[in-house]
Amino acid sequence: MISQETIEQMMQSLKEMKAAKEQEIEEQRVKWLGKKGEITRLFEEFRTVSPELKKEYGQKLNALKVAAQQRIDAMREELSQIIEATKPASDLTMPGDVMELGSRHPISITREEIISIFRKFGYSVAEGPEIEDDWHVFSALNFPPEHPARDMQDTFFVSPGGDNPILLRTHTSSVQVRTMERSDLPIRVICPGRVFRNEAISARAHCIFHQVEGLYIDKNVSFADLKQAILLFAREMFGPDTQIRMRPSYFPFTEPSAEVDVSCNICHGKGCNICKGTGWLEILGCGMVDPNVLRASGIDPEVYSGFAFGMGIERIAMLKWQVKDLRHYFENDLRFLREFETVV
Ligand code: 2NL
Repeated sequence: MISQETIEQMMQSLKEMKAAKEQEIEEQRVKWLGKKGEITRLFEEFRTVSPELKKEYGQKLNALKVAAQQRIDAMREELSQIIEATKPASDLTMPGDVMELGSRHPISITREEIISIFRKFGYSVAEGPEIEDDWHVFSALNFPPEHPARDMQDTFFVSPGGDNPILLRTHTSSVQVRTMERSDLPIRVICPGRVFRNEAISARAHCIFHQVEGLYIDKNVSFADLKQAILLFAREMFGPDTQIRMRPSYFPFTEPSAEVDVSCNICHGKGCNICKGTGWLEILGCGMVDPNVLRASGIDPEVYSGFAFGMGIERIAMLKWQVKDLRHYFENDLRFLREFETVV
């Protein structure tokens, strides 16, 4: 029968309740709070309690029910703490976590291939800052003061104004200028790196892209040396049957200057949509280093001469794999990146 005493006794035994296993806790829960549990039974009896006692018993019963639930929750918590504290540090019989390996980005693959070809020719690799000054990007490379590349529309300025504004390099030639300023002659160096131009992003242009430039300075370096170096590079890169052709061009830093095409290795000169029916693909620009450029870096153009060249890595990689849209390189879409997965 429901009474002050029974409720107090039950409260007391709830406090003393113990369980060593999850199953015992569940048994206790059923014993007290289950459909036929003791507290549930008291709630049924409560209906017969006289109205003047209902308030007092109601409160007591509710407190009992809450106490039982709390005690069961507390036992569960204690038990899980004991399990946590006593389990071994780690189960050494478990299989290891699978390490998902990434794959090399096509730009990296292409850059490393270009570098390894020029290493074989005896070039060393140089790197330099992406944030540069006007001198190393423009003035030392014979850009006239009013050249459009110096415009805000073409170049990202970090701190414009003054004699030597700070900007993001628009080509890696700045690294070659630093090499000329610092190094003993002869120089044979290639400079791979990221460059920045203030351009609208499209399938064929991006404001961030990658270049490899090369520079060779010694006594008696001639245009014939340039042509042979480029031919050997083209045959290593695009296959031993590759032909090259040179078209006259203009760069502020070279004179004479040329653009170089390689024979299309897709259609072998027959004409296809990659070479737009011409049989030729443009791969780089080059020329003999302008005497003004040598002089600006403290090299005597009466004694030394040199050639230089530059290519866009994105473009070379597009030709290599027929990538149709430059934006793929920057979007990190796994469906694109996995096309370049190699078995190690
Ligand atoms: C292109 C053309 C070129 C150079 C880069 C160079 C560097 C020095 C002196 C003279 Cl320090 N020239 N670099 C020369 C000719 C062409 O790049 O189309 N690049 C993507």
